Amino acid sequence: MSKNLRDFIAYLEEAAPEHLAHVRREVDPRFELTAVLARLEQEKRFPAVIFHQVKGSSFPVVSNMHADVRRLLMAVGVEGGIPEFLRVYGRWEDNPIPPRLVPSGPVQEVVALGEAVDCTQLPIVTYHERDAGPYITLGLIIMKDPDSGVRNAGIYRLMLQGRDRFGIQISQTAHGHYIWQKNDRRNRPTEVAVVVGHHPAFYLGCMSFTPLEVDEFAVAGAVMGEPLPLVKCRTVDLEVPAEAEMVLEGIIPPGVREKEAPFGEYPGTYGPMRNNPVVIVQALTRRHDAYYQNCFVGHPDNLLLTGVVRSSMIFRTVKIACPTVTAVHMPLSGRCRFICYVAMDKIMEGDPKNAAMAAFAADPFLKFVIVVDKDVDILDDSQVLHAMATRLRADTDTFMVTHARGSPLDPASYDPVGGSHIVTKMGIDATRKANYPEEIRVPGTEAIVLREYLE
Ligand SMILES: Cc1cc2nc3c(=O)[nH]c(=O)nc-3n(C[C@H](O)[C@H](O)[C@H](O)COP(=O)(O)O)c2cc1C
Ligand SMILES: [Mn+2]
Repeated sequence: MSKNLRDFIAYLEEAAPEHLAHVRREVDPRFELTAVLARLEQEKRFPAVIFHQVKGSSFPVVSNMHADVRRLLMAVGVEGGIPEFLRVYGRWEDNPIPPRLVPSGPVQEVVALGEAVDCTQLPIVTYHERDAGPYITLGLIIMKDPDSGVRNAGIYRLMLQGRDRFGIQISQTAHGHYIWQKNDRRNRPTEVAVVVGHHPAFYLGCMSFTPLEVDEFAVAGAVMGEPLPLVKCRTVDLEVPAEAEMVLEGIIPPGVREKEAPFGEYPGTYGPMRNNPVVIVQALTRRHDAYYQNCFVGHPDNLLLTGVVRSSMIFRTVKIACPTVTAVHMPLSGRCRFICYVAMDKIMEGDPKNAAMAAFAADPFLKFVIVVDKDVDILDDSQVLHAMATRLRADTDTFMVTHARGSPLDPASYDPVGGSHIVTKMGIDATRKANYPEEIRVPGTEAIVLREYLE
């Protein structure tokens, strides 16, 4: 059988029970569920959590699945840590495995059509104090390009507005936006399928920074190590993973815009209200004992899922510009979006700045690229700060690009309330320069066996 969410949960239960927590007492989907997750985060604990009883719904909620890098590595079978993950992920992106169509699958064990669809029965969570309503946050939305027929997949938040209706926010930078716009301008509906609940390897593959022509499901297949089995949807001309927990089928009608958000977003601030399109749901298919899965947006569950994947593409681009780059890392302290650390084996002055420029070209959301020598452990923020403190001349070793395109959710953009994309970027060369004084070290440290000295 192919990989799915419930098998991964069973695997954690068996092999890594510290990665799984169960909440059996009833929780309110409005703030109480996320308060439990936020409290765990305050205590620096990041298990996946299954909430078995959520008020007003009969479905259990799986949350926080992607909040710990070690769990993500477990899910894709990588043992060496983040640098090894990036190397392997790059190979998966280069060798996609196309999905395969199967006649039936558990995701359609139960089918509700038309009037029988009631999304208010789902345990859709309200996350943060000023959110405009309950949101589906781990719905992977499938569409097809009306001209090429190529499939696209991306996660876009969905605000519950009624039994069969959601507001949707598709960033202008997402492929999904181009596809929806093509249809909207021709006054045609866009068919969508929303996939909820799957193995972490599936989401990690689908989040790949592919060109528009590449099917994310083929990258997911490579990450999962097997062709992704798909079934045909019941009411739209799309295919969805046979092993998912549930799927909403529907359309984005042309020309319709409604108020959507505020919503607590990944930078840790609210995204502003906008006039956005809506999704009308016409079918809900699911496993008979389906889990509902969500993502704790604005927290590591959300940040890591896209962060580790974005680094893969940055690493690739930066290595083309500067072959001596040894590693890149998007630290959680930079929301896995705004800051990138680059380590390099510098042979030539100037190269660190070129590496920083390449990173900016690769990922528009980046604001600070900090380049260090290869002996600096870029998984450790304090080592990078140490390099900046001791090796950086701010006047000559930095450069700025003002009024460049960044994230529309950047709280430090020139117009955060208006959702401006316009930000300033800074490249920082914190490598050692000529005549750098010799660094202190104690001879013989490595040879010391402490138990021969300590009582
Ligand atoms: C939990 C989570 C929530 C996200 N929410 C949104 C969203 O509401 N709108 C959006 O445009 N992108 C969102 N993203 C980012 C996109 O899913 C991501 O950029 C994706 O690669 C876009 O795919 P596309 O370019 O093929 O459309 C989210 C990502 C994650 C992991
Ligand atoms: Mn895409």
